[in-house]
Amino acid sequence: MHTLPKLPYEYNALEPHIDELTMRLHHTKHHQAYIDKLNAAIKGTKFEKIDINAVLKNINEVPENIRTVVRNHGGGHSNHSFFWTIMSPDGGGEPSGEVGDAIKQTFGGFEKFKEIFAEAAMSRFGSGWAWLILQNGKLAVTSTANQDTPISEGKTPVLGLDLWEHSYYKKYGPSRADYIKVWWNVVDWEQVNKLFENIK
Ligand code: MN3
Repeated sequence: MHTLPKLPYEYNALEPHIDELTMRLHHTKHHQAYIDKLNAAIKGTKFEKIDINAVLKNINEVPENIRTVVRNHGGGHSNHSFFWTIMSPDGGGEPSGEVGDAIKQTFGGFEKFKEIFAEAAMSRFGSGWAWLILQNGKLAVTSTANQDTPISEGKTPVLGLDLWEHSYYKKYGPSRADYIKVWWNVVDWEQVNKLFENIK
């Protein structure tokens, strides 16, 4: 059975960039709901005991009658569990370490990378996620619809941004662009670098 992971910081810790009420609802209501629906779908199956990312990696091996629920709600659980960990009240600034070098090399600089990432985030129609992923040792920017995860496409997330309106509407209204701009202030590059070093 899956349970809600604790946030690594307080609900108000990402203020003023991400407001307390948004964080509280996002974590206790939205993320919890994905977990509840995932648990209900896999109850009594072998998937109860398998790491959710391992399940999503081989999503086509999940029986058809529960595959869509696992893809949507398991994806929601995986994506949000990841999302909380790559933000921090001490975040922001420029990426350092190996991931900083790789971003410069791949995208031609941090500013250029932010532009490419924002473009991917803005052009994702409807709900979804923007990602920095690693595949075959190479960084790339991509996006997914709904709660689909790059893990199901054989890619490993290094950085991800929730583009669902529930993640920004209370503070930024319909302006996804404003939300993307301020989000850089809470990105935990130290954690992103750790992820990168572990998977590269
Ligand atoms: Mn969300």
